[in-house]
Amino acid sequence: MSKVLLINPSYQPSYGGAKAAIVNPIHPTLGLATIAATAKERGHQVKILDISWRQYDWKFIDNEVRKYAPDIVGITATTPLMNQLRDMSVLIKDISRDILVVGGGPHPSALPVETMGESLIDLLFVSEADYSFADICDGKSPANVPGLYYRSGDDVRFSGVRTPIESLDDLPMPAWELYDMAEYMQISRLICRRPPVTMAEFSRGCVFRCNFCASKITMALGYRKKSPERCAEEVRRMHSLGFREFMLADDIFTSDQEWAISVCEAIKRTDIDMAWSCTNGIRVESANDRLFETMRSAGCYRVSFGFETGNDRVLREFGKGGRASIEQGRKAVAMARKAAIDTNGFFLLGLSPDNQDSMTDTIEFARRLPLDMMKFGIAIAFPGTAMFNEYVSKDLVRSFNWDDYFIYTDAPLFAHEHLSYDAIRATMAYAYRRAILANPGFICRRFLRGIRTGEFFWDAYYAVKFFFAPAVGEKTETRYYAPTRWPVWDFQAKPPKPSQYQMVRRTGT
Ligand code: B12
Ligand code: SF4
Repeated sequence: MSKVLLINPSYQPSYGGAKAAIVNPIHPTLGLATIAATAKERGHQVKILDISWRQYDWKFIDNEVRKYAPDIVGITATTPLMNQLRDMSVLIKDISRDILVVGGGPHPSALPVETMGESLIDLLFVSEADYSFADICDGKSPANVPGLYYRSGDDVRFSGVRTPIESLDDLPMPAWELYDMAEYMQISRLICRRPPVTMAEFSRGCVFRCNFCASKITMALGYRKKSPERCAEEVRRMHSLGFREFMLADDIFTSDQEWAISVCEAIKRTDIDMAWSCTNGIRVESANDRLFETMRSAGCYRVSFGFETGNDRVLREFGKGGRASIEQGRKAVAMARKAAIDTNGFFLLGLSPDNQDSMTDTIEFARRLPLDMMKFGIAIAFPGTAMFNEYVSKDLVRSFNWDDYFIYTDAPLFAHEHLSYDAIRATMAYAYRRAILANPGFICRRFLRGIRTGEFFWDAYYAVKFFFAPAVGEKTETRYYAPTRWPVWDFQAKPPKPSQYQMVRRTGT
């Protein structure tokens, strides 16, 4: 039996400072809960250390690792968390060279060789790791577990592509019980209604190819779904553990409408009062009156739409695909409102085909849509996206400091082909003013909604915070353990190459 410690790094550098602080996502991380579940099922002892809502404090981690004395430490990382992964890899190897330190998640999956080169981790998992992580806990040799990058002397080897898990129903229930519920009451009330909230998934993957999106790097191109009965069982499980709300991590939950309706019907049959939302934007062409009504009756109270832009040319050029259009976006919002579902809109500024006029279109589109909430971000070329590969190949990337990779960043990360970075930042600040603060329609709607739902005081509280926070920047400073001892990868001499996980079509149900 292995003793395993899984660490979710701190989100405070990203969410602690700017306006983003008002939507601080304090909830259990699903990626760790899913790999913990399979490891537990095989008899391993697993603990999760979630420091997402705390400041990064290496002394605290040092203390926790020494106290628990694990055989294996696993660290998850999106790109802005990568430097913490590097720092912890040095720290943990200082505690004991015998602890196996492993990484996984979107950033290591996108840049596996570079991640090995920038850290002291022993091995990393690309893409899904539900079974492969358990295999390593069992003591299997890395060479015999597909989907791994591992060290062999001074070399880094790849164990071969791992095909996506076909039957998601075979996975054990995510190990949500490893999280301490009391820690999750402090989540922003702008993004949830009934804490404690957890993240859940009913399906994996997406069949579209937006160039700023990295979802394929972990979840593959293609679409796999759990059965409606299994989804309902997960709702029962979350409720029995004390969660009163969940957020769906699915990329395109509503795109197979008949299946999504069956899932909602199965949830209704549980007779459990659980609130939920489609947090990870759904596609506008998947809107449908019957679907939205069924979702509402099954407890869904909010859907987020990934509009991204208010300009049809830009929508086409960045590769949204399908039947998404600006007009369809308007219809989708109207349908959700008709079903009494709150609407949230995601918009990106500085998309690769954007120019000043199209960004203005985006702001005006957002301003006119009858949304209950909206979020603007700078389109960052995150590792694992086609946009990143394109910017690397055109030598447009200006920084590989992962600490700055965040949609509210104030660091000039790229040279945009049509826009200056200052123009994008200025437009971002203007977007919040124009579409939210100086938008009587939005303010009235939000006010009436606040009265109707009893959330008015929360709105007022966050509005004050929002007014006094800058639109971008002001990150909280991270004090690392040993940044001078982090291994360094020379990105200029060895620019990253597209990962095979991004290029290959691996599933297609
Ligand atoms: C929920 C979510 C969040 C949540 C939770 C993040 C988290 N760490 O899980 C919050 C709201 C915090 C978030 C924030 C951001 N996110 Co986000 N998020 C997602 C989303 C929608 C679902 C993630 C999820 O739960 N999936 C389901 C689980 C089961 O999958 P998983 O997490 O990938 O885990 C599996 C494998 O990756 C692997 N694995 C993961 N961790 C580990 C660790 C170890 C040790 C091992 C062995 C394996 C392993 O095994 C798991 C099981 O197979 C994904 C989109 C997607 N489809 O994945 C984007 C996604 C991960 N986010 C993304 C981005 C860009 C961000 C932000 C940077 C955006 C921003 N605001 O600037 C921030 C980062 C903030 C931060 N400080 O981390 C990108 C990642 C790009 C990148 N290169 O990092 C994604 C892929 C979105 C996209 N479509 O491009 N996000
Ligand atoms: S943004 Fe959404 S629709 Fe586009 S590729 Fe990513 S998950 Fe799919």
